[in-house]
Amino acid sequence: TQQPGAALPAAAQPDDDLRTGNSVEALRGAVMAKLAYAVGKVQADASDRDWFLATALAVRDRVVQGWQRSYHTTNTGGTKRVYYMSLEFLIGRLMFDALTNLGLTDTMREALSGLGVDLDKLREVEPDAALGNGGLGRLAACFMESMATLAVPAYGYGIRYENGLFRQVVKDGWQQEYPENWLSFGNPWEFARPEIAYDIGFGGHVETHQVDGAPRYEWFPSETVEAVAYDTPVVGWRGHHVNTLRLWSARAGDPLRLDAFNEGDHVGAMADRVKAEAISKVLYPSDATPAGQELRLRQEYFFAAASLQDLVRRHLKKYPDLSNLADQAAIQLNDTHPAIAVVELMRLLVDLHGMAWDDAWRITQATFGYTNHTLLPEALETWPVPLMERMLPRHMQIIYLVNALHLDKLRAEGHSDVDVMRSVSIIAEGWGQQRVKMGTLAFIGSHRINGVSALHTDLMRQTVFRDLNAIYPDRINNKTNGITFRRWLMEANPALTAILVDVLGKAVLDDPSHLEKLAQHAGDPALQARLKAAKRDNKATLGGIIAARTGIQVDPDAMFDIQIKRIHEYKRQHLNLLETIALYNAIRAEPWRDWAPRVKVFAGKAAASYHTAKLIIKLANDVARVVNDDPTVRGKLKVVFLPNYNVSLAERIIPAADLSEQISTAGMEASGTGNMKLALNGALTIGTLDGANVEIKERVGDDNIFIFGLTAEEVAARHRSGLSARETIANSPRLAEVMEAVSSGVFSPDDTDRYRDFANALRDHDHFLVTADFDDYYAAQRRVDALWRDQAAWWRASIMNTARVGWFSSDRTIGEYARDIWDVPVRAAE
Ligand code: Z15
Repeated sequence: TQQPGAALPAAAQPDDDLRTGNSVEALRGAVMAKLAYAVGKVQADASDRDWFLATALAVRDRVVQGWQRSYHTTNTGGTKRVYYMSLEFLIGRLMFDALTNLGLTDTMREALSGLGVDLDKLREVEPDAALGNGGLGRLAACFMESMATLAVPAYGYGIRYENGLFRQVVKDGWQQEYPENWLSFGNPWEFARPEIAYDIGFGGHVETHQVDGAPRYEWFPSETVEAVAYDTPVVGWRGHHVNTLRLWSARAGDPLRLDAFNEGDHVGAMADRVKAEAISKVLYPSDATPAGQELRLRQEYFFAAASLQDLVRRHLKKYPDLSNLADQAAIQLNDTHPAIAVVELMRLLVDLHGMAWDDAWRITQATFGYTNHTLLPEALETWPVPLMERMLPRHMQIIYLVNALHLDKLRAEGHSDVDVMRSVSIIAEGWGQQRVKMGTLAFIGSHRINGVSALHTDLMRQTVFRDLNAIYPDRINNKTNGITFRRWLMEANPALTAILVDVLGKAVLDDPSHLEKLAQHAGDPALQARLKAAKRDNKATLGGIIAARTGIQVDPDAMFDIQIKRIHEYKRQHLNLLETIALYNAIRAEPWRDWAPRVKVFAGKAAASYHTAKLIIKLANDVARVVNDDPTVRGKLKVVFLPNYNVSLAERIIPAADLSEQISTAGMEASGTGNMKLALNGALTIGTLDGANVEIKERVGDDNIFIFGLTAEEVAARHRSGLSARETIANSPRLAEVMEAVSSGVFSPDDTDRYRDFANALRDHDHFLVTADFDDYYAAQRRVDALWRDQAAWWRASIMNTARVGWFSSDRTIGEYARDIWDVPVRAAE
């Protein structure tokens, strides 16, 4: 091996410059220099992690060039900026994002191989940044990449959690949560900005004084915490534009009370610091459920207030006042989590900048847009008024005034119905406690409110926001979600990407509408064979991961049937498990039949406090043990629960999927985005008419998707009718047999009562209509089997899926936000 420095060029030439050169030699020299001077290691002692850091830092230099260029263009033009505020950014690993978008993957691979280092091994040691729970957080990450690709001058604002989503360990079939400190070995992608820090207040009181005969309000917080910026560059496709993800970290104003320390109270001396810094310690692990804790509200206000101070300061560097803020800034609220920003902006405009209330309100509304991600009533955020009054006293006053003016205006316009007034009020009364409805606040404070699929947006208009929609009919609009094809096709599935480029030309990488031409070749046996071989390789790779993590051996020629998502009753992993048991029973009854061999893969995390979801994980593991150990089914059915699902694991599972399970109770999954990733990678969907499944079906065609179950309308009718799950079960001998087996302990011989209450809950309530949809689901699965037996027909359908889902690119989604909500231009495609 070489000595550090020995092989460094004495004077770098322009094309092999250590910071900007993109030749094999330049990249190799750059990595060697980073290893020596930034990591401080000699090659002989360098671990994979050292090499990863050196490589990432070399790549980062190349990202920074575009970053500075983009910064300059944005600052010199009078461009409007977009601020995407989200409590979650589920970004995963970043090295291949940067390499792919800079077009440096192959060069870097060669550069490293000359040093005896394997780029694909380094890929695996990068920590997976899980600053999010599931779909909402991953959507924010896809949007960041697409905004950079489309050269929308955008900032993502969020929290730099020290601990991201917990690491899931499955012990004896039960989920256990362990902290995930993704930063423990340093983060090569971020730039600490200790000089960019803002004071964030909490608690205290409000004082009033008269200024020119009008009242002025001043908030005196009792506690302040500093928000410190950390910036991560986000590079777009082909490196044309680079944006910033700015995450806030909490820092105590006074790190240590020296008086207490000197008196010997060493722990007490740090108590304030611990409380302050708790704000950015950990991500709340709740997905599509509100966290409902005081610390969570502190997180929400902390990052909303820091982000607003930051963007206001940026505005005032260029303009004398804030009167033109809405022309220069669009702020998108990713769900209600940052909705307190509406109130904070009013406070800044009115209390600190002396703007008249009505002008401030007009600007606020024109600046904000709000994206809703769920209609589940139990998932809509509300905060107790007493908590708000204590933590944010001035904000509570502003909320009351916003609400009073809003209701007065409606009364003046002739609205009087008490039910309507109650539903459109920001304050909910009841159970002896007033609460602030964050969805209503976000709606009132925004000029556009959007849902995330066509069905979800329609249901928004009909249900939670029915009355507000009747009053403001043009505010709600649909923006069907999308995914970035760079990560979910090019990086995750290079084999499929190579075939697509070969058949369709390189332009498909820039414009996914070229995928449509693939449909002409859907029946081509040669193309089918190539795709099948690529998929088989991906399945063999996943098989290796399955064996390593679970010890279960799977056959890459079997159908890989995949359900990957957070564990939630509305997503109905238990419906899939009941069908698995029914299939198991059928195979045992007639083991000689030509069963289509299947591997059922489940992966996903349950919220730590969600008891039923954790029991569903245990059931999956219990069913897996019984089925996999049964010699009569060997080979025909395998069940796998893959632990610690995250973005990186998804990148391995999705390219290996044959069948995509999208089986939520209709009306409950706002969109889904895994459904899009799986279809793009050639998996066929079995699903309900829910979320974006509806739009996937419209595009791929009825013959190329397996739809079953009640529609959203039928679900609502069924709930009204007062369903009887017991009757449904009694009418289905197959389901009755499965229920009895689960309930009586066939899968839990060590604890025969384990699933008794769970089964009885399905019999007595079945809120998610698992029993109602069971028979139709079972029948749809047998249609899946039949198509699988005709491999030419299966691959035809698979090709049609890849061909017809180009529309679900997040570039398309961001283009729509830019046009309809933000009013900013986007860069034209190549
Ligand atoms: C979350 O991941 C989603 C909704 C939420 O309300 C929360 Cl708190 C978290 C998901 C939806 O469940 C999913 O259907 C959607 O595709 C995703 O947001 C992105 O819009």
